[in-house]
Amino acid sequence: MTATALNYAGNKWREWILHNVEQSCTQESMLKHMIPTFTQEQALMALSEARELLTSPALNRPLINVTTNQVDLGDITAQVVFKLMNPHVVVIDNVLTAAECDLLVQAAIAKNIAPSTVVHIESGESVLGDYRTSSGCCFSRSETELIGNMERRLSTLNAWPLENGEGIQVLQYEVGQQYKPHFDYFDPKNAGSSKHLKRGGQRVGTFVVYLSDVEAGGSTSFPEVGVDVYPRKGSAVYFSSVDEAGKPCLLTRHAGTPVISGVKTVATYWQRERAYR
Ligand SMILES: O=C(O)CCC(=O)C(=O)O
Repeated sequence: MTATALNYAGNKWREWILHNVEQSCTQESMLKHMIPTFTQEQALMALSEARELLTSPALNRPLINVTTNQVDLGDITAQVVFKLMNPHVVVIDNVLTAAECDLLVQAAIAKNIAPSTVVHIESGESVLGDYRTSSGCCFSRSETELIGNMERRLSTLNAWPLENGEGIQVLQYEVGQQYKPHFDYFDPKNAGSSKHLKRGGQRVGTFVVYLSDVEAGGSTSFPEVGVDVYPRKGSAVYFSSVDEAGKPCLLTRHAGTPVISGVKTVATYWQRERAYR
């Protein structure tokens, strides 16, 4: 859908309308604020578009449609080097330059890297878990120009809306550290998933961007399908956590295997079914 009325008065209004519709504000109270910037007809149309946008189920999953091996991302040309169809896993080189990787690592260190957490399956809270031993930090969406640019490149690669993206996380693994096999989707059977699913729906896409080379170990491993992707500075592995029907895909169980030598630094970018606010 094009959401023309919703876009009519620019980003601030768009955010305002989506936020208020999401908070279940009454139509009457919203119309009072929107007119005279909008005509009554435009305002009603924008509200209806916002409702549709916020409730629409995933029409499909984000796929990297490989039609050419090199992908022009405007300011950089990325290169597709591997694709698996089921689960949908794609490896792409040159998503970031080496200098951009270094800048992102410096920004993460300046922000304060702390032990990584996992989502508790019952409470949904972020807790420390012995199956994820890396450290990391989270950025908000477009927090810096570089992060905004990276989000733009990644969302261009799989043609998924920027507003469906979570903030980027930078993770660092020292020797022996790892993220044991897990899923990125929120399992609807777990009580703790509901509060996460309310905000933007299911996690449907994951990019892991490698910000460093690693001497030994530290692959992103997909044990169900026997695939290991090894870190290469500036490259990324992408996978969609859902199948064609939009249902969680069991084949996407994956891990960050233990680093044997060196330090592995990655940036993860998760994408939701719908706008993530
Ligand atoms: O570190 C990796 O290679 C994988 C990271 C990962 O699985 C995640 O952050 O969900």
